[in-house]
Amino acid sequence: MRKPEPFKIKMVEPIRLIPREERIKALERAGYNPFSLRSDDIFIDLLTDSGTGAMSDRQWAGMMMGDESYAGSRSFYKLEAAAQDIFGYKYIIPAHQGRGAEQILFPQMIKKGQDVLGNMHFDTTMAHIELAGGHAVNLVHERAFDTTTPHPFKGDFDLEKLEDYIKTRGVENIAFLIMTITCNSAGGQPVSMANMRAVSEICKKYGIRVFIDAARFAENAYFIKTREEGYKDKSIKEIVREMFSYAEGFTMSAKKDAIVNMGGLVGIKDDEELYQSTRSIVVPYEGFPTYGGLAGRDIEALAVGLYEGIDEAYLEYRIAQIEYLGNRLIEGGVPIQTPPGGHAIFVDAKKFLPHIPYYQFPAQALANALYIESGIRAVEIGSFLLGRDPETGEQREADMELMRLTIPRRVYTNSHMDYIADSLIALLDKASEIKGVEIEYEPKVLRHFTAKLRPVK
Ligand code: P71
Repeated sequence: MRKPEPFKIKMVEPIRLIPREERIKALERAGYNPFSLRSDDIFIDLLTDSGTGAMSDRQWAGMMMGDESYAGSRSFYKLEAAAQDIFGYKYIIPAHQGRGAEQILFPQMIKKGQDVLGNMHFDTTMAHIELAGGHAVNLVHERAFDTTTPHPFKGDFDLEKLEDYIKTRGVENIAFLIMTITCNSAGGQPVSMANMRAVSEICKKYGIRVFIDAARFAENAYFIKTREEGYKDKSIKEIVREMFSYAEGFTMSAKKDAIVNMGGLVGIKDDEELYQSTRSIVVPYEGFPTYGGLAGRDIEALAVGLYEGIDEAYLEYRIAQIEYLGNRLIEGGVPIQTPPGGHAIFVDAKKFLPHIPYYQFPAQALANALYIESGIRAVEIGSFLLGRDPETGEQREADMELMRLTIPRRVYTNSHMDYIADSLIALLDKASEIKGVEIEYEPKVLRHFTAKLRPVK
C-alpha cells in the first residue's frame, strides 16, 4: 500500500490557471524563455527545487528565535552543532547560497589553467570554476547518457576514465575533484557509496583533494540505503557520515535538501589552514563568518531543516512522489531519464521532439509548449543552458537535451503530479507540430537566465 504524505497542511497558497490566450501572450512577453515569466502567470512551477520548498511549523518557530547578533550569533552555534553532528566535519561556515560557498572556496584552490574533475558539474559550479581560471571536466559513466536503460547509480564516476585522465593530464594540472551528489545534470541520479569510496582511493593515490557538492546529499543517502547492498539497516545519518568521510570538504546549497528558502554552507573536515583562509575570504564577499550573508532567523531555520531533510519518513515520501510522477509518464509513453531521479523527472526532449536539432533547443521548445498547454513551468537542461565555447564562441552540443520537471519539497500533492503527467502525455500527440527556437539576445555568462528567444519560422 502506498503511504500518504508524512505531514498535514496548516497554511495554503492559492494558485490560478490563467486562460490559454493569456498564457500565449505571457510567453511572448517573456521572450520564449520560461525564466522570464511572472510567477502569477504560472499554475504549477517546476523551474527548480531550489529555495522553493515548504518550511515546517518547527522551522517557522525557529525563525522567531533567530539571533540577529552581527558576530557570535547563538543561531550560528546551533547551526554549527547540527552540521558537525550530521557531517562529522570540524569547521562550518555559512554562505548566502550554494554559489556563495563556491565563490569563497574555489578561487583559493584553482591555479589558472588547472582542471577541476567531477562526475558532472552543475552550471553555476562550472561558471565559478571558469571564473577562477579553471576548466570543468566531466567524468560521469557513459550509461548516464542512455536514458532508456535504467541503472541504480547513474551518477557514478567512470573510474577507468578518471584514472586515465589523471595519468595523461598530470596531477599538477588538476586543482581538485568534486563529487556532485546526487548528480543534478545527469538527472538527479545518485552516486553509490562504492563509487565514492573508489574515487577517494584513486585521488588519495595521486594526492588529489576531494570535495563534495552536497546540494542533494540526503536524497543520495536515501538511494544508497534503498539500492546498495549492505546499507538497508543503516540510518540515513550513518550513511551521510560515511559519504562525507570520503572527502575533505564540501560546498552546499542548503536551498535543496535542507529545505530552506535561502542558505548555503562550506564544510571543512579538519584542514585548519584552509578553514582560516576561507574564514578570511568570507568576510568581504558574504559577511562575518558567523552569518555568511544570512539573517539569524535564516540560520535557525537551516539548523532545523538539516535534520528534517535526513528524516527517513520524509525522504521515503519525497522519493516516492518523484517515482509516482515518473511511472505515470513512463506508462503514458513519455521518454524520460530512467530510473526517476531524486528531485526531478528529466524528459528526453531528443526523443520527444526528434525533428528539432540541438541548436534549436528541443527541450526549451518543449518547456514552452508545456507552458502553453497547461500553465506548468519546466526548465531546459541541454544545449541552451550549456551555452557557447568560451574560446571559439560556438554553440556547444550537450550530451543530452533534457526538460526538467523539478519538484519542490512538501509543496505539491500527487494530484498535481497527475495533472503534470496528463498534460505531458497530451502533448505527445501534438509533438510534430512543436517548433524549435532561436536566440534573439543573449548575455555572455549564464545566458539562460535572461536570454530572449523566438520560435523558428
Ligand atoms: C537547480 C539549481 C538552482 C538553479 C540554478 C540555475 C537555474 C535555476 C536554478 C543549484 C546548484 C546545484 C548544485 C548541484 C550548486 C548549485 C548552486 N541548482 N550545486 O538545480 O544543483 O546552488 O543555487 O544555491 O547557488 O535548480 P545555489
